[in-house]
Amino acid sequence: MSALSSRTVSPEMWGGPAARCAALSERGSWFPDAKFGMFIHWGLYSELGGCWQDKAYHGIGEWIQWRARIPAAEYARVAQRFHPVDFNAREWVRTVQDAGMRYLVITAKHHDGFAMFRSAVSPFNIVDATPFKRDPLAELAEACRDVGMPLGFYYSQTQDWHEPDAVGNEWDAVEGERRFDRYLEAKALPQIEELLTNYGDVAILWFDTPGPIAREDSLQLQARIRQLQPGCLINSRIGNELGDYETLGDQEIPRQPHGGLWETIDTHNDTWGYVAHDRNWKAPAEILRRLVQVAACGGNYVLNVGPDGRGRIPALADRMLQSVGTWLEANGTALYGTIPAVASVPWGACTARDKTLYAHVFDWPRDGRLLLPGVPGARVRSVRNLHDGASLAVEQLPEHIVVQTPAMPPDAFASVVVLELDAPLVAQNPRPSLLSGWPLRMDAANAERSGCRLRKRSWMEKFGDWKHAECLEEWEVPGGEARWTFDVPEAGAFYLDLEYSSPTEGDEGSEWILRCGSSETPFVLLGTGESHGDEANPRLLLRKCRIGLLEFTRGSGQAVAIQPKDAAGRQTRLAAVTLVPARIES
Ligand code: JFZ
Repeated sequence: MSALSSRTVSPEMWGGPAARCAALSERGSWFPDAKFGMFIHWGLYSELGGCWQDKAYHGIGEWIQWRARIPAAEYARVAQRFHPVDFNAREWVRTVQDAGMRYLVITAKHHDGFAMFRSAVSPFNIVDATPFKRDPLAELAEACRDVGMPLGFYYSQTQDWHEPDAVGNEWDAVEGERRFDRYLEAKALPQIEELLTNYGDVAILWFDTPGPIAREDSLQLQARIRQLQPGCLINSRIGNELGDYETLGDQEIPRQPHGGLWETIDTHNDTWGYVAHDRNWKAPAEILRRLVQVAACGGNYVLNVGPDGRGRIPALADRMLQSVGTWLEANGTALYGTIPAVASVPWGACTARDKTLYAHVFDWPRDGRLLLPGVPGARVRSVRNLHDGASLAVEQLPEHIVVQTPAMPPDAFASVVVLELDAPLVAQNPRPSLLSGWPLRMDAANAERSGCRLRKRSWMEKFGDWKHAECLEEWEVPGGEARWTFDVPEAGAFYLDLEYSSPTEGDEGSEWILRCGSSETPFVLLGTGESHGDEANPRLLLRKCRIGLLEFTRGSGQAVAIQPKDAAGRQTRLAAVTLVPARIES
């Protein structure tokens, strides 16, 4: 129970290393095809909008009680003025549909302990404690049912800052010992029972921050859900690896296909709950790029919306979601119900269904040539733009495909190029292709490595704004090596850039060796200084460093490798190498 006792938040409390969950059969058969969902964080904190006693808090707004150390009794008084008269369940569900989203998950109870539904278990709920007196979850459940929209409930099972027996509130004085079992029996389990009894079919019970929850407690939650609604999916944050599907770390977008059933959850700005002063919105093109990247890796993308204290979805967010929906209306066939196709491509991402390959092109080629890695075992029959159906000329070479593209992209956000094959895509080439004219980024996780360790680092930028990077660390000297292998369909010159962080002090830095083909080149990595922030989860300051120019001839299975040459390199954290095209001949 000590996970939240200091002012730092441990990664365990926030979900820890993600559990790998096995794919399901009947339960949640809708889930893998849905691809896009809406998350709604809405509660008493929405009324505060990121401000407490005239101080603006930056970062995630739903944690304001914790950050401002607001006593539970004082926070509870916010309910007296929480009166979301503009809430309209049907409008919200319409917004979800218009955005092209296929399911909805809403906070039934967040860490503040306030139930956004009618509850006989605790009077700290929207019906009994506010002038509003309505049950928004009942209204939403009805609106969802009418249009066949799967609805999930978020329930904070471990943290409840209103309850002295639950985890999280370390600022209110508590008499006697904390007994988590008492909270579980008296509040969490019975409220979950209410959610599974009073609102029709619940598609997902979405748990969070399992923290110190014991295996038998997670098991008990799971058993109760199975008994009441066997068709309800449970996410991995129930804890103890008992979820039906995996929720990745917040805002984590994989770069490579990832097995099992999973979702990436993302904020639209830098908060889940409404913050009036947060203007850092993701524009539609960025939302679409993240959505398509997640789908192209085999997951669902769940984008959050934080309505305000009156129950209004911020107008700008609403407009941008409509743009996203307009794109999906025209291009959704390239997304819903698709599976991952070829590994990462520099201009966007690829999805596939049966014998069709969809290339989602976010960065339209300027030279009229769209390059795709090869599709082993299949012939390209025809290529067309999804936008206008215009057919495009194509050349299938042994290692790659060249599509001739018009000068202007047909779509302002992302243009989908459709390739019809004569056979379903089966064997995927596991190796990336170095496509001429495009940078190729290769991560630490994709390196063949020896004498070093792959470690995942997570840290917060603004409060609650988590970033993640996998790095190669703890280099052995001599013996440490990281190697990346790729295909080179067309000869070309490329810069090699390294992204790293290194606490070495002094001007000397550390010396390394770069191997490429038969060449061996020494180079230096300057120290970047220590990383900053909280000691347990230091904020990584990654630096990009250009090592030099390399020339590649055509051919598959080529490699670059690096090795530390002296002991000063041991502490280096290497995140990625990128090959950046350079033009030599005029
Ligand atoms: C949790 C909550 O604390 C937060 O308020 C919000 O509801 C979010 C969706 O979930 O925060 C987390 C949980 C897990 C990670 C990061 C933030 N994680 O695993 O990286």
